[in-house]
Amino acid sequence: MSLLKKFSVLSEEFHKDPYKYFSDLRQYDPIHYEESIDSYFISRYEDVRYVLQNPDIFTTKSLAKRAEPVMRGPVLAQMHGKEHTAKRKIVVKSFVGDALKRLIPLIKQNAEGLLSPYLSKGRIDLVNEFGKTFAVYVTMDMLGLDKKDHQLIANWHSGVADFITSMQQTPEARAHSLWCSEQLAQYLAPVIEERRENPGSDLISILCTSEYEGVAMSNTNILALILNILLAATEPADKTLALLIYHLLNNPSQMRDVLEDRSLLPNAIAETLRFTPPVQLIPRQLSQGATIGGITLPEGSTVFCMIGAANRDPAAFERPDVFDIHRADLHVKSAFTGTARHLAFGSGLHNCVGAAFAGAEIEVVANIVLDRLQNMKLEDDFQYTETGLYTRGPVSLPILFDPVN
Ligand code: 2IO
Repeated sequence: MSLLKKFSVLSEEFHKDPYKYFSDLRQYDPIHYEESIDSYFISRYEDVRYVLQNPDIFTTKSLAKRAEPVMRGPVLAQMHGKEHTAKRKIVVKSFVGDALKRLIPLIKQNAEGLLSPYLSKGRIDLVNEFGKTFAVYVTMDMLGLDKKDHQLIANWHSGVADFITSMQQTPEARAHSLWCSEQLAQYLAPVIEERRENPGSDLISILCTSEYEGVAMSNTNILALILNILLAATEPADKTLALLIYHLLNNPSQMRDVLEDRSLLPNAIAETLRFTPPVQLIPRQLSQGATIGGITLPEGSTVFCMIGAANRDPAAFERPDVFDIHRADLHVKSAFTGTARHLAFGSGLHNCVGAAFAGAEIEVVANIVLDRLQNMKLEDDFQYTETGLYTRGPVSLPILFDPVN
């Protein structure tokens, strides 16, 4: 099958199963131009890596349009130079070492608490009855927000995420996203004031009490970083968990291996991130004319790195379309760091600040799911579907297991 001239990554068929098209894209159209949005889609591993590793040429400037209207200020990914280094350092401190250790019991409590009402039922939708709420709970704990408001935060978060992860938004959807962002700003303004006065150990307090160039950050800058963290910590989490469990259910011998030896769980998570990265696209904007994979693009061009396609490139991974937690080229030791071989956390200067946290969070919650839900299987007549071009994950994952009282 060769690609038709009219092929579009914005088409229904591509959205239904993008993985079906990645091989042709890499082979015949590695710098795919999408006319309706005047953007290039980069699918080869080597090209994607090159783009991500050269932030001076391939800048994050496009985020001023894609993110700033709903983040209400600059996110970490948009910053550069010493501001980026300093503020990234402030944020990363909450995601590693002792701060991360303190979060582990909270992650456990959230997972156990949300699972317990379902244990006697023998059935749970791991996305809609568990994962989505779990992801919001953990982020709210990290930020030190009151979880009684989780439904409000979840709804506003989803409006904001829709803005950032849409390829084309209707005017109505755009207005709704901006309204959600406004609600979050109003909700968080008094919290920021209060944490400046009475700081605790939560991430909002850390942002409120940290200084950049000798002065405290402005309310706008703090708010943007809170919204940045809310989005980045919440949006990919339920997707990664559901994808991990789905792949293990589809590969019973690998499920057995993990159940028998839980030290293999990081391998399974890393392989899930390679095989089906929850963040599929990373946008960049050219500060000058540049050549990618032999094709020269003009200054100002917008490119999208296709993480899913790059992670399935046979030039980078053996038998890339096979899910294999034992693969020799998995490199699990670096899989949750900036030097990971898979590109699910990006690569280079702007690689995910939450990578170590994400790995730990998913390991903790997956261990609890595997402990509590015995003899898991997918519901009989279940039709598996994924949704999303930018962030992508299962629409639902109804699981049957042995009920307990
Ligand atoms: C807020 C897209 C879920 C980030 C983002 C525009 C910046 C940055 C990412 C990830 C995942 C989100 N980009 N996290 O791709 O913070």
